[in-house]
Amino acid sequence: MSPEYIKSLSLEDKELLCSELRDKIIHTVSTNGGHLGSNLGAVELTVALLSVFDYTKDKIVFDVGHQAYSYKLMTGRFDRFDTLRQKGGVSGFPRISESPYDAFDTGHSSTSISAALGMARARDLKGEDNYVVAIIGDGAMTGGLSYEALNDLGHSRKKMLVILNDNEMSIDKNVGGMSKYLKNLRISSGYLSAKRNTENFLTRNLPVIGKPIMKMMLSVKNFFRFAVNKQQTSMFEDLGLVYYGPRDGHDLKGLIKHLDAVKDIKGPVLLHICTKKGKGYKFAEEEPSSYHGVGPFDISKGVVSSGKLSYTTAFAGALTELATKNKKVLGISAAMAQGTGMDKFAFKFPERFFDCGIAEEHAVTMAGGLAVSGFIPVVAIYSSFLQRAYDQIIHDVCFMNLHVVFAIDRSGFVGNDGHTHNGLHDISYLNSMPGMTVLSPRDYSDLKKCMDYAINKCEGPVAIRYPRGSSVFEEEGPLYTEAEDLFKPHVQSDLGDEFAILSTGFIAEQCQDAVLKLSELGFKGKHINITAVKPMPSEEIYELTKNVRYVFTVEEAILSGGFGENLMEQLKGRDLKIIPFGVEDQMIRAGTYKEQLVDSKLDADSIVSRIRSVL
Ligand SMILES: Cc1ncc(C[n+]2csc(CCOP(=O)(O)OP(=O)(O)O)c2C)c(N)n1
Repeated sequence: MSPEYIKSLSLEDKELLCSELRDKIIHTVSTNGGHLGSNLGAVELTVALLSVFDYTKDKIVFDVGHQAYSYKLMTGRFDRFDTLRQKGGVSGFPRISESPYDAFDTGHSSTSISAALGMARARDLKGEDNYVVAIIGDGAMTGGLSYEALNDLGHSRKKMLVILNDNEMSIDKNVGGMSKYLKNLRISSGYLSAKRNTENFLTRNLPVIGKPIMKMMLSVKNFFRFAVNKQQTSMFEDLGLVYYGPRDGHDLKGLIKHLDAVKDIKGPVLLHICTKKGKGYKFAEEEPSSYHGVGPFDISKGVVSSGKLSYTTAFAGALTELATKNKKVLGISAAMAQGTGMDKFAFKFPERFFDCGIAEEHAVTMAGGLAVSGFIPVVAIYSSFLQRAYDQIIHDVCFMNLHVVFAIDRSGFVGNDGHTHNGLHDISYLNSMPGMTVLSPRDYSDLKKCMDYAINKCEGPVAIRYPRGSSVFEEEGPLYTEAEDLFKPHVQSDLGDEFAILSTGFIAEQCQDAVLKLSELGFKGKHINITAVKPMPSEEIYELTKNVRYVFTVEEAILSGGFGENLMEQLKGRDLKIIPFGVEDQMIRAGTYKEQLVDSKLDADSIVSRIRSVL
């Protein structure tokens, strides 16, 4: 749809467009899976934005990016939308490589205001005149980065619009003081309704002259604020932005009018709108947390949980069991209680659980504070989001050798969310941290054993990485036997001395398959699984492999600084040929988990052919 076409539509047609977009989103997500609730809540906002701004020139910057489906549908991707989140298809997030109209790549939270301010500064340096709009949710506003950006933006006085899309939800119910503050803004009528009445009066009674007067009043923030109400100011105004709102984010006509009114204000403006997550699909409106991100489902029945055991539920079960016995154990989540399984812990021990909001840095440093005070905090964060807290783990935990347990969910490939959500860097960055123990369990019982070690035996920082989804070993019976020591190599198959595959963690599944397939082809080797990535049992590994021709290390993580490279370093000078397999210096984009393994040549068949070609 061209910008001109969108602008030429009547209000009725635009309303019809909203329902067409909703239908398309619901049908596509019900087939492909995806982010439903946030997208349904942002339909009117997107139609209003594209009615007022020109997406071919202006920069529309989404936060997290999990609400950009309508935008994608209206900016040239309608025909391909049934490929959403599939390999080679339309990404579930804005991607500058996918469309010139996607302003910035997203996936992680709270980046939009910073990125948009960069664009506004660049625009002014280049002498251009496009608009820059950042759209941020109230959940993303719990992330520290958004405050750093607001602080800079208010001071910069750059012309830029921030739209705060407030649905009172993060993935779960939003938490923290900011969320309370926004609630107060929503209900404090004096200042806001006074503003609204003035505006209504001006635009209704003086349609021609009223609009510029309104703009002038909004741009002279202090004058307006004190003229209308001396007591109430919003924190955004104190930071240097013009605050405008809250407005109904599903009132298309009103939204277009408000956007039109604020777009020419000279400095930074924040437009606060209220929306409903899941708007237009009954099940999603009723249970917004469950419909934030979903797999394929039947539209008439809604999402039905598979009830299958997963690494996440295995972690939650182990944690709750261990915490029942050890009262020092506390649980911390960064706005992902349900996703990490921490909700089970929170349900059982509400006073021992803390949800910090989308604030991974704060969560880690706060865990340091709890640990230095004698508690054992378990911080459950997805691997890719924990990247945010790199410095906090080193500076606020490792340097003091504090006993903090990092439960790192979604390690390795995550499938259709794509490269921004893959957890491929954890081994590498944790390996370099002083005093950090790094464990990579291969199945549920191994994970449980790691949890017991981390909570009851370890005295310093310890990280346990485990993947999304379920273990195949569940059906086939765990590989782990009670007698095994976590810090010793675990021989899974010993069929000969031609080669040895050394796997770490859950990629053991592919390696076990590969060693059996190679044996059928006449290549007899071993498969040894290593849970302890750091400290690594390198001497024991050497003893087990010194007679084999080649050692292949396999990890579902980037090669650089990883398990294989570390082993090579530790066994440097020994007569052992080590060939590391892992993810090269590349981004593994969206696809199924299996496709991502194939793309990085880490599936069993690729491992077989790579080993065959070496042998
Ligand atoms: C750094 C980081 N931590 C956690 C997440 C997981 N996450 C994705 S969306 C989301 C909630 C966002 O809430 P909000 O900004 O209000 O948007 P809404 O979905 O309500 O529209 C969270 C916690 C993330 N994307 N990035």
